[in-house]
Amino acid sequence: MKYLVLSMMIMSSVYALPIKTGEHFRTAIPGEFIVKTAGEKIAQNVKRVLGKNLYLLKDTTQKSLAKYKYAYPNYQYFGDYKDVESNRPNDINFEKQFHHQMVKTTVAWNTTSGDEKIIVAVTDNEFQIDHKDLESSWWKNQDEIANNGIDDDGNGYIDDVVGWDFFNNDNNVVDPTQSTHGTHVSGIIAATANNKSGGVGVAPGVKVMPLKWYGEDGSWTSAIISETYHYAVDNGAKIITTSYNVDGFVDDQAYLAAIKYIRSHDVIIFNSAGNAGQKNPPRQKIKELVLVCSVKSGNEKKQDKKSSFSNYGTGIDICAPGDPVYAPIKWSTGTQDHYGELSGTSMAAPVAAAVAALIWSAHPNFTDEEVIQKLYDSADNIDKRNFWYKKKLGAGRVNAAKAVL
Ligand SMILES: [Ca+2]
Ligand SMILES: [Ca+2]
Ligand SMILES: [Ca+2]
Repeated sequence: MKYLVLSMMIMSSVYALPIKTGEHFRTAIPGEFIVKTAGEKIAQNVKRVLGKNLYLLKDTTQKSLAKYKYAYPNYQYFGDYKDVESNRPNDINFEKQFHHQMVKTTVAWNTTSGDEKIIVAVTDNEFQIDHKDLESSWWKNQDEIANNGIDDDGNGYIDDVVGWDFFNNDNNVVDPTQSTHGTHVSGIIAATANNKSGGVGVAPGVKVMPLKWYGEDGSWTSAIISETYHYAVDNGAKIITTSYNVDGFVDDQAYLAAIKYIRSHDVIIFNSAGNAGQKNPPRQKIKELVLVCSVKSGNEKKQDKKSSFSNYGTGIDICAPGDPVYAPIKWSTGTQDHYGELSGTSMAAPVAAAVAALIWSAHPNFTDEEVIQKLYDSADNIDKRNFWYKKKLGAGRVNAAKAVL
């Protein structure tokens, strides 16, 4: 398992849901204005009388307002507290997913919880396709007919309806022999909301393209990596997230060419920063990658502190909660809804990738560069909690609520 991330720890502690107040987001209600008159009565377009000479108007245009003493837009405000109440999905273990409160997903979901047209490719070791919280989250190749032995869409892959196994060169991405990793990463991105099961993805509306590339023998090749990335781009992924150690690839020309292929097709690639607790590891030289550092998420007093295992340095781009994250895990027998906590930059990378997917869902006309810039600009500064790591944690910790505005 040389290249698999180093540490993934199953955690068991349960913490109370932290509800924070004080930060608000607003949106102007179309056509509604609060107007004050000099005493004249208004008959038309009154939605409600608010007081003496004070009216709430509906179906009104800005132009018609000049005659009043004043006229102001009617904003709808969303605060954290109200939002956690109103947007809390019914998934039974939502409170175990500390990262939702940290990155304010429930507020972001007022704008979007993800567009199914935004496809996020996950390159990993196994995918529990029939996991209850993921079975409707996968990207499906609509142009391919299942199990007819024919490459219907002519993309070079026979019966590739739900991803591909590039190690074994077949269409089965399920692998009972591997430790759970790809299922968890996929669930962090897009686990189903409001199905009364487990938790919820950061962007439950988007689709995950499951690409298995890590071999049962613990090896993989430049060819497999190159092929996997080309498949993702050529079959419609907008975002790719890789939670593997790529330090050994910095002089691998096939890998570097594949990364350049990704970026030249306006596709964004995220990669975990790595779990060696190391400053400026080799992968930070690869400028095309959005490298994601992990911050603590479980204990409220320690939230946003760099995870001790996380690499850091001047090449880090962004941080996300990854220590721990509760999400779906592979199941072997019996029930289809296994979940658990794992910790690692492997978990932080998909949180950041999913926030980028939310940005793209909210702003479908953005270029890849604009999505990346928005991700950085909307991040929260976490320097105060990381005195020794100033300027070594990228743009800060992702904030989904600000990112989608
Ligand atoms: Ca095909
Ligand atoms: Ca077929
Ligand atoms: Ca769920």
